Amino acid sequence: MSADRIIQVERDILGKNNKLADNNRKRFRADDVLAFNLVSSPGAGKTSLLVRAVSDLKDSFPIGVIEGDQQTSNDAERIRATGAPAIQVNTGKGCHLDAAMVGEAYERLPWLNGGVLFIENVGNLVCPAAFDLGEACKIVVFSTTEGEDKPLKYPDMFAVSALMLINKIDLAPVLDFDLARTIEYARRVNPKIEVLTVSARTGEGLAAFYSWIRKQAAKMRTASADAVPG
Ligand SMILES: Nc1nc2c(ncn2[C@@H]2O[C@H](COP(=O)(O)OP(=O)(O)O)[C@@H](O)[C@H]2O)c(=O)[nH]1
Ligand SMILES: [Mg+2]
Ligand SMILES: [Zn+2]
Repeated sequence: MSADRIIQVERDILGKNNKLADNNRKRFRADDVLAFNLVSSPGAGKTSLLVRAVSDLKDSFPIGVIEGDQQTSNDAERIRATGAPAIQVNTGKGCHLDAAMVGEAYERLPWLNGGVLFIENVGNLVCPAAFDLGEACKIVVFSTTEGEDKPLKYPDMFAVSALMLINKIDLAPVLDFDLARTIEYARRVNPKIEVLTVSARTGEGLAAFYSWIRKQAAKMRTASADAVPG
């Protein structure tokens, strides 16, 4: 295939995805559901953070989880063990979730009216950046074991995320992890990115993450109240 043809095919795929993502976004809004798309490299701790968050928040509002992995339903089982509903999507050869997959999985969840949908994307710091799933925003989970320079090496993901959760902060002392440098690199790519340090192991920083979620919910509700005519 010529380079022009490849670019055209990519445009068609992303154009179709964007339409389906808009449909998802309308459905989430109609159900008053706040959706987050969690992205990271494999093993950064997305599922561990979600297990904690779902356990801590599920008595406050409805929560559902869509889990993306190439194979296995391990992560959906980890979420279900908390008592919250989770749908596993296996992408097979695919390396990211797309809006069609999320739309279908959302249909299979119970009604989350007034609640939160967490979408755990396939562990991959590259192409999930390009695929809108209809989420309110992307949250990039970056862990202290990955090396401070990853925001510079994989800038797209940090550029499109609203929040960077720096996980495994409990390991920072053993790793000589340079927090200030990591934040500086992330803000070089995305000056507006918000940053929270957390540990899914010890629970450090999770209260601040939950406040952030509540703040997003309040923002979404103010925005939709403004959008209602009259
Ligand atoms: N020390 C430490 N280990 C963690 C933390 N969060 C996750 N892990 C470990 O990191 C590994 C990958 O976690 P997982 O949640 O499966 O990552 P995912 O691939 O992003 O979903 C597991 O062995 C977790 O126990 C953390 O905050 N601190
Ligand atoms: Mg996982
Ligand atoms: Zn991909």
